[in-house]
Amino acid sequence: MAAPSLRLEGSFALSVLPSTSISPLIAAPRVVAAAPRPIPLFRRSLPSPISRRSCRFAVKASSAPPTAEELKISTISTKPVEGQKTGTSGLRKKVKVFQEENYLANWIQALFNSLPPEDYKGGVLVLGGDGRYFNREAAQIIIKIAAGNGVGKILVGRDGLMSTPAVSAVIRKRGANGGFIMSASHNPGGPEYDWGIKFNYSSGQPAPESITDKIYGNTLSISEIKIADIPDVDLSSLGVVTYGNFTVEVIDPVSDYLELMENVFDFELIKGLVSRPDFRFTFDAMHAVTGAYAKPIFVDRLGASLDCISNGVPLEDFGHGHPDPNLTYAKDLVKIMYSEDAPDFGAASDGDGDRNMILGRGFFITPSDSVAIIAANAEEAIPYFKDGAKGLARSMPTSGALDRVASKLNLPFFEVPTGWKFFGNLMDAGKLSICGEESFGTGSDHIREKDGIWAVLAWLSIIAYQNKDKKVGEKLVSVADIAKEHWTTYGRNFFSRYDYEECESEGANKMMEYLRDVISKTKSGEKYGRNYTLQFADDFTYKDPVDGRVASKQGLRFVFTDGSRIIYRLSGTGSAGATIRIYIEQFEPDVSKHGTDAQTALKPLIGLALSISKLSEFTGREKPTVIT
Ligand code: VG1
Ligand code: CO
Repeated sequence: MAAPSLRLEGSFALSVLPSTSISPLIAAPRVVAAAPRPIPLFRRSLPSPISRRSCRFAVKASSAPPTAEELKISTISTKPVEGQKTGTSGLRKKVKVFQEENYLANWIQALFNSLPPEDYKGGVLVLGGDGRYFNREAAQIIIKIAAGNGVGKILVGRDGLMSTPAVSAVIRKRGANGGFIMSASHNPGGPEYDWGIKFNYSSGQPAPESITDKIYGNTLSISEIKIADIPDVDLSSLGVVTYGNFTVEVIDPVSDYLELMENVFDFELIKGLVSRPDFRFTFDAMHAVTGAYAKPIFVDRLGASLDCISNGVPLEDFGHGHPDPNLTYAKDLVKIMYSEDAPDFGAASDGDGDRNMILGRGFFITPSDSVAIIAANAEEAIPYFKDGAKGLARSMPTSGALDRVASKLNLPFFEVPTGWKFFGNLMDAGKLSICGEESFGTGSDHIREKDGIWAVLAWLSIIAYQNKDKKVGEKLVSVADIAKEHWTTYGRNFFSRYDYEECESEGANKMMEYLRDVISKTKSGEKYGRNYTLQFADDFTYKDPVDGRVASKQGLRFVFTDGSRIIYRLSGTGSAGATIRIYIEQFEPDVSKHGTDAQTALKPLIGLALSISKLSEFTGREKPTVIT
């Protein structure tokens, strides 16, 4: 264990107050400069003019742990704040909102007020984040309120970093009671942009709506916050710090996750591919959390060269980028992959590392196809699935490509609402192995979150497996070959999503109401445009087959007799205005038409989607912000 240390940095200094209980920990304090006045060790925040940024101190290596009495807990009074309702994935708002007095503290306390005490008292919680602006401050607030509510231990990633899938992996591996993820995922970061918080439960899955609804209820009646009187914890290096019955352990955010990946995949197989002189790959971490994972996994463990990784340093504002791996926001990667000298394989991941985008040379794999292709090849190429998958599932708007794989492999199949939280129950019940969402989310029951790096490793495994007997110089089976082969076997589900971001909420809500009204008047057999006959239209309702819970109003669907679909939803992850998503899908069994560009193939259906909804009348928008 590291030598006991107490460190302050900045243009001031330190005078240690005598304290019998802590003195064994600070046998040899190193005084950096002279202090204007003494700083009591057990202060919650540091006195002005010393800013919190310029000052860090750590108490480590507790050889003689202090006694329980030393954890002083204060009760602060507070008032409810409106609007703390969790969306599709956690609570997301502008940073400035989270910085308002007690905004975050209220939500964290409301969460503890909502959990049964046995789920956290004396228990272990994991804490990680995507490195975005405000995470440093937030981590300290969460740690102190957790301590104030009787949590026994917090396992926190070094520098507060841990990807969403890694948090899920750590919760599961270490038998933690749950965990916090400080991230607004694919939303941009920085003082003017977004911050977010998610809570995951003991099997690593995002908290179910039954819990998040309770939290919201408690935010409306909260009156006090319990907070421990401890100093900010130094998160910059690994180690353990203990206050009474409360411990914070700073852990390596990568090692548990990497170990899991090594159990899921055949790393030697992937290494064989990555080290081929005739195979090149590139990974864009978008200056987000997978920057911390890419080097240890792809370079150090799999032997890729360091220049395979771009934007590999996590930054608080993602380098002014929008860490959403799609054709619009990951444009640097798209440009590389469509250039003349493009690598064979390209991938990117989002803010918190749970999304992925997969590209071949000049070829984009839609996420709906990606999960279908992974499912179709998993048994052969990925050791974790060597006995076959238990079942497959997708979110409702995701294309039906996966359905066809499930039916060919004779596997149980599930269609759930948008948001990863709905997959967890099926996995826990042993009904589901591989699942995905059209929104660049792919994953399996190795954890309870979607997993960006897992998807990249899954694709590398498939490519490696398909080329394992190819000698150097022979033409390799490419990403495009794998996709085309898949379409030949299963048919192609053309798919596109149109996003209209930051519309006026009023217009967007009116459009959805109008569509609900249209749906209530539809009849099966009605003609739409020249080619489409309505099978049914509805507002998707899901009944969880495990616990029987019902989730209603999960997306408006128009389903046609040839399997084509138009779906409308409002996003539940935005932080300003309303984002309208339109999902368009059409099945094409004819191989000779598989090469058509998706936008061309879907043109009539897209036109229909815009006219049915009167989108431009309601929102004034002529063009989508993002087309996938
Ligand atoms: C979006 C996606 C959804 C995904 C969610 C969280 O939600 O559509 O499929 O699960 O983001 O992803 P919405 O409600 O905006 O459509 V992440 O990577 O932002 O945690
Ligand atoms: Co994400």
